[in-house]
Amino acid sequence: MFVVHSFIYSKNAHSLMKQFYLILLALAFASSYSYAQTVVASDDFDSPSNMNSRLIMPAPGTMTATGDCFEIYTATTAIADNQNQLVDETLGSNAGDNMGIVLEGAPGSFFGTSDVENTQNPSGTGTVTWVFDISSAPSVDSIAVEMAAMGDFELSNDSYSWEYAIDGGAFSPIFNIAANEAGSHTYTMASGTTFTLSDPLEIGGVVIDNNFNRFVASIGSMTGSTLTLRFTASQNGGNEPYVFDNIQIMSSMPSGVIPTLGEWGMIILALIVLILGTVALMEREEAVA
Ligand SMILES: [Ca+2]
Ligand SMILES: [Ca+2]
Ligand SMILES: [Ca+2]
Ligand SMILES: [Ca+2]
Repeated sequence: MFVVHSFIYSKNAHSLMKQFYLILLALAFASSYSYAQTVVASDDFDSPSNMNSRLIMPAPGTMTATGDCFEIYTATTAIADNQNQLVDETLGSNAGDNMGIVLEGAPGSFFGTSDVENTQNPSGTGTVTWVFDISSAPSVDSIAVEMAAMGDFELSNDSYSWEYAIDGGAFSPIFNIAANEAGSHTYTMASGTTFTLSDPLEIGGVVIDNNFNRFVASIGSMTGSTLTLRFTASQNGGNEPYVFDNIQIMSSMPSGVIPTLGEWGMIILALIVLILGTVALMEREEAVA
């Protein structure tokens, strides 16, 4: 009502514009609370939330050769396990390092994989299966994963798939990861040295670089108690690392359709800002007149 009132009393286009901006500001402020993205469940390999289980197959430690890996590491434990292809050592122990993703010495855990086809893993595949509790949200609608990779990949022998299922139902694919065999990519190491390699991994034309990129897959509006996420790698090169971290199951609905007291507070605050701004403008107009 006060909005209409203030428009009636506006005398010129300039102040109309200012009031329009104030209204936009207030609406943006209020709407950011109505449609904020909420993290319903997550796994950062350090402190997961609402994660019921995480099963890694084959079991961590199964593969022991240099370049063969499928498990959770930190930069330090990866080097200790001779998985130097996962770590960018150009600012540390190896200035001439020509392959790496996570910065040497960086804290925090991530999931690293390369060359899962080896005699210690006869199936030639690795899978990680998570079950997340999504019951706290009215619905979930996207899955985000930070990914990084480096190497000259092949369509024929390097496959990475991500799938999800609700309440134990059928799996649906997300993130169409494939080597672009018609392309190449210049990877930049932490020292600034660059390496151009053929056939990078891509998702929808976006290269999975050796710096982490956050990819988000929309899954519509899914309602349920659990979301099962499954990652499968079938991949044959020790110089083709693929790394991921910070998995987030997201909802654009706030928990509870009715705003909480805190959210009402923010909406009311936004309206007060609008009223004060309008009054200030009207007073200034009167002073000028
Ligand atoms: Ca992490
Ligand atoms: Ca390295
Ligand atoms: Ca290739
Ligand atoms: Ca390969």
